[in-house]
Order: sequence, then structure tokens, then C-alpha cells
Amino acid sequence: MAFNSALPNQEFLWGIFQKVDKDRSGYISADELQMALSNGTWTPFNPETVRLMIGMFDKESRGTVSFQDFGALWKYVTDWQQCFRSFDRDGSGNIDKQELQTALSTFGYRLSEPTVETIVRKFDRMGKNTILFDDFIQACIVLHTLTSAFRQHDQDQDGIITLHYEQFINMVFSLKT
Ligand SMILES: [Ca+2]
Ligand SMILES: [Ca+2]
Repeated sequence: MAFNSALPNQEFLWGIFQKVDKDRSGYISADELQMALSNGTWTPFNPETVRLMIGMFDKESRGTVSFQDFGALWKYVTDWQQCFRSFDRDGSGNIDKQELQTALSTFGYRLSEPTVETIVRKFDRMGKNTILFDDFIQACIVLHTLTSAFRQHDQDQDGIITLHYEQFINMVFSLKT
């Protein structure tokens, strides 16, 4: 997924970083990030999404994000917010089946309606047939990971792969989702 907004200036980022880094350790932990993020409801931000995001920007593999990598993380979150808002056509604060279908086809996925329904069911934590902001990010990251894994086996890019049982098990267990 390609985002193209500019990175904010360092002073601005440092202000945010200090607010998020509650224990002043100089690093943002998953708990601190979770507290700082909002999905637009009073429910806690999806911890799986927080874990995925920390993992993406945690260059030092400490399970935390330093100020150096915080800019990229901040940009990532705000870009997702914009993306989410642009696909939430009716401004309901969540993404329904139609909105997800539009979003995914814009991202270049060719998925049938039943498949999109399956994705909504999987990431609908509220049981309302819609997806919240944090779950939307998780859904897109997981879909991206699954698609990349599939493509590695789909040498001729025809959308079909043949896997032996153990290849399948290996593929699933080596996924970082
Ligand atoms: Ca900290
Ligand atoms: Ca909506």
C-alpha cells in the first residue's frame, strides 16, 4: 500500500513522542502505543494491531519503538486514519461490506463478495457486520501477508498454487500475522 503524505517536523514529533512515552523510558512500548491510539469508540485499540505495528517499526527488535523510528510509525497511523476516513463513505465510523469491497479493490485485490464477507466476519469484533479502524488496519496487514505468501508459491502468477501438506503447514506457521 503506497502512502505519500510528508513526514511532520522533528519538533512536532518529539512533542507527541514524549506524551506517548508515559514512563519516560525513551521507547514506546505496545501498552503505551495502545493507550495513545483511538479507534473512535471507547473500546481498547485492538492489541493485535498494536503488536503488528510495533513489529513493523521496531528496528532494534526490542518490542518497542525508539524516537528514530517513531516518525515513520506516526506517519503510518495518520495515513491509515486518512485512508479509513476516505473509505468510510457514509461517515459511520466503521467500514461495512460495500466499503471494504471498494477499499480492497482500490488496493488492487480482486476478491469476490463472499470472500469480502468472510473478511468482515473475521475482523468484526463488535458483532455488527462492520469493521472498526483498528480492525481495518489488522485486516489489511493480514491480507497483505497472506497474499505475499501465496505469491511466493505462485511463480507464473495465474492465481493458482499446488501445495503439499507439509508445504502448507510450513507456509501457515511461518506467516508473521
Ligand atoms: Ca516507554
Ligand atoms: Ca461506513
